[in-house]
Amino acid sequence: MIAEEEVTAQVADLKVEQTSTSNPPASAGTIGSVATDGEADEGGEGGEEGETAAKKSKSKKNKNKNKKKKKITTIDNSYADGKFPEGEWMEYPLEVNLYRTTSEEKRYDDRLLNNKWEDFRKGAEIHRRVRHKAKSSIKPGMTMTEIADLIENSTRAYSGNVHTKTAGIGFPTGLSVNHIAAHYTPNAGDKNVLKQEDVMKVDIGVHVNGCIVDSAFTLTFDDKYDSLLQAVKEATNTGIKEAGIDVRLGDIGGAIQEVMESYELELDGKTYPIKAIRNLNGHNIGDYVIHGGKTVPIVNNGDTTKMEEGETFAIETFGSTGEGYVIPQGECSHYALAHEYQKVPVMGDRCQKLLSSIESNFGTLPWCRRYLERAGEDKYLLALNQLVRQGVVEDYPPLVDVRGSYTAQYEHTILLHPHKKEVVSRGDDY
Ligand code: HZT
Ligand code: MN
Ligand code: MN
Repeated sequence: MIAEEEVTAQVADLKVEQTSTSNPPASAGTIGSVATDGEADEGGEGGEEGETAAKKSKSKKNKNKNKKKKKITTIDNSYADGKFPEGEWMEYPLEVNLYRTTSEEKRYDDRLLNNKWEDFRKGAEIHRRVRHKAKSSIKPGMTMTEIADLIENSTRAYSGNVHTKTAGIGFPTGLSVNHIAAHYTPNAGDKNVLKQEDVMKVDIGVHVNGCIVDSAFTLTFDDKYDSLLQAVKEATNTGIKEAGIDVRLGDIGGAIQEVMESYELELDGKTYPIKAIRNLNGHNIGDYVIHGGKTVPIVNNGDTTKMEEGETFAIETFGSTGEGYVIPQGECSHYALAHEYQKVPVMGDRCQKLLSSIESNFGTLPWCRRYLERAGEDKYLLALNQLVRQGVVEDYPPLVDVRGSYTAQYEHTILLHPHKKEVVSRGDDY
């Protein structure tokens, strides 16, 4: 199904600098500090069974040429007992919730949700390893396509190269640069190159059985942006601290905005106030659903909706030197089936064929054009645009602030256990 040249390219992508000492993955203190294993499968297409003789001989050839590579092995090989590291535990902020911390009943309730928590923890450990590799290998001069392939092949490999709906990529890799705040990933043929002065939001999604870990950081190669990044990192951590059962969403937004807007950025002798991007939000996460219907504002919008026991949230904040307001603009890459897509009648043969391919490959998980092509679709664009117009597929175009502005993002996934909250995606990096 996949051309030999492509396989070679993917194998080459996974090559890393030869190192004599092992390079442990990123981990948060006690979280996930396990050395990488020895050799196992590589990333890219297919699992062990699907590995072709051609690919095996290519791998050997590479070895013989002494281009040593650290092979990425499924994360299961590091945790034989299936117990993945827990995230950062935090107590709930409200006085009325003090009883939860010690309640035997609440601890019992938590066990009923344990399968879900385990899947999130596995996804989070994959996320920490993927982003560690991303942070150490992304360099100016790389194309956006090379960067996306590097991250996504790493996610696939750590997830064991299983079916897309079982585990792996939770949504398209966001690689939004400068005034583009979110939802940019390269489409096929994108020739854009990352530059030294760029401010890139790296938004990575990893899912295990539909439990999606949604976490993002901002990558720069010049320390002149440091106060922007610090503002957004602190704003996100404030949102995480304020979050909890029975907390009003608008109150979280108010706390985030206050911290974010206490910062400014001086660039080339001009001082910019840092604004929270008021029409971007965090959100709850459902099974195979990246946004479950609740939004977590990053300004106080007066929303009195409360967070509830057992819910999972992506806490994300965006800061900007521009307007602090984004509009949809540019070629779309991100898509997902609409929430009630089954209620919409689908017109046309080509549309129905594309829809069933989307359903079998991604279900309700978001995807991008590159993933459709990888699944063997071609000349699909007309049908795709029709599905969007019919309301079956939702498009998520790039979200941009004013030209010349710089935007940054930090994001974590948190789990609202009955007794405590867990910042499951926390690492020693952010
Ligand atoms: C939509 C499509 C995707 C969810 C937030 C987000 C990246 O802006 C309610 C609040 C991936 C994610 C999403 F392909 N979006 N987090 N990480 N994007 S959102 C949203 O559409 S809906 C925020
Ligand atoms: Mn995200
Ligand atoms: Mn998100």
